[in-house]
Amino acid sequence: MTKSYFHDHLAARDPLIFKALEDEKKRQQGQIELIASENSVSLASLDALGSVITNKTVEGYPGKRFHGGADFADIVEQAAIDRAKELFDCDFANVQPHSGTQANQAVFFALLTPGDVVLSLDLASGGHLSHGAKPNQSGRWFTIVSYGVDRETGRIDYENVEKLALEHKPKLLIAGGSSYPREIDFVRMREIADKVGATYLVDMAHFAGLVAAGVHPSPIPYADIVTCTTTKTLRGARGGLILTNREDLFKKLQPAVFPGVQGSAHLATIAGKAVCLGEALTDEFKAYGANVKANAQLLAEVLHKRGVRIVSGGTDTHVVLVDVSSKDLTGQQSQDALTTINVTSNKNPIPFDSAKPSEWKGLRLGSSAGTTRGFGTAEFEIIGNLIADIFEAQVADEATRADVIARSQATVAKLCAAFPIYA
Ligand code: DSN
Repeated sequence: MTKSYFHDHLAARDPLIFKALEDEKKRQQGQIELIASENSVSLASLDALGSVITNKTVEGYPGKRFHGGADFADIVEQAAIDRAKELFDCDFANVQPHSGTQANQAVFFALLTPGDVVLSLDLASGGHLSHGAKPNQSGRWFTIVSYGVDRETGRIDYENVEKLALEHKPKLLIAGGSSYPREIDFVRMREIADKVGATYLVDMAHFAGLVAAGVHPSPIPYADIVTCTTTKTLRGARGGLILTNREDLFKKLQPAVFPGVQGSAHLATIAGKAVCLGEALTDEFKAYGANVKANAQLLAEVLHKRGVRIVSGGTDTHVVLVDVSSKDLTGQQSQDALTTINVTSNKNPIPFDSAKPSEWKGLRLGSSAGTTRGFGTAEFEIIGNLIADIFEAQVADEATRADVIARSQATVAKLCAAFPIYA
């Protein structure tokens, strides 16, 4: 092996990839991130993610591996397990799922056989692809019955969930998703699951960090199984977790993850997960969670005052789901308009929306990344007004629009410079 293999950094060895990664860092530094599923990991997490443990192959679980040389891998994975259990106050944790979707896939694999009935929140009401969307394996192989939200309130219609459960007798009842901005009544869902003998899964991918910070109710005491990602409000390495208090289910979930739906563990990612779970156990993280929630509520309030309709009238989480048709825009148009001023967001369906992404009326915003950067309510008030300004500028004359864009870009640049990341 040439000496350079172990000595050259990326810049020297692969300039194309180095430049793309540097440009991505600059993009993140110079824009306001409002995609609700994104965040900025700590430098310590980045160290773990880029460490030599990526070289290590392990199958199985700590203490019971198929490959030798796993002593340090065991320390890393056991720390992630212990921290997840402590953070969420639960008895069992699997930290190997490569993503939230694979965590859910493992739950399906452990509990269901193809054709079984699953009752879950529909995508437009805030559900998730892996809960039974047609193009996902869950939607192809299982019989999916969807519940939605009340047309007036935008909140889950629990009467309807119960009616559907009694009618279809699901084997698995799922709560949680990707864009439902409100707290879920975990107790009510438990009662519904019990009435029909369903296993009750809560996917807390989006709000896990808020649960960890103690600013959102925990589903752990009520659900049979809880899945989440470590990426979003938990602001850590990109991956999934499975948590439960039920030993009988855990015994099925362990082989469902490996060798059921995954191969060897991604140890660098697991090290990254361990780091973020450790960070989430601190008082600093509790303050972070409270700020995420306060910032999202402030953002929703500002937009509402500026005449933008907020789905469900507000938020209990980091997610603010906006009906941009209230400003005569589609989700795509509003996302593109924000991109011009270096604010990043994503178009999203809203309840009862069209199935065609090009016609979606929604824009999903989130406060978790901005809050990590240090933005408080004063900054989110500015951001809310920037968003409303740019929406209104879309229907203004060209000169006015150009003026709003130039002023907004300058404000975004100033905010980013005042709250630097990875400086
Ligand atoms: N579920 C997708 C989202 O919420 O954006 C990815 O995690």
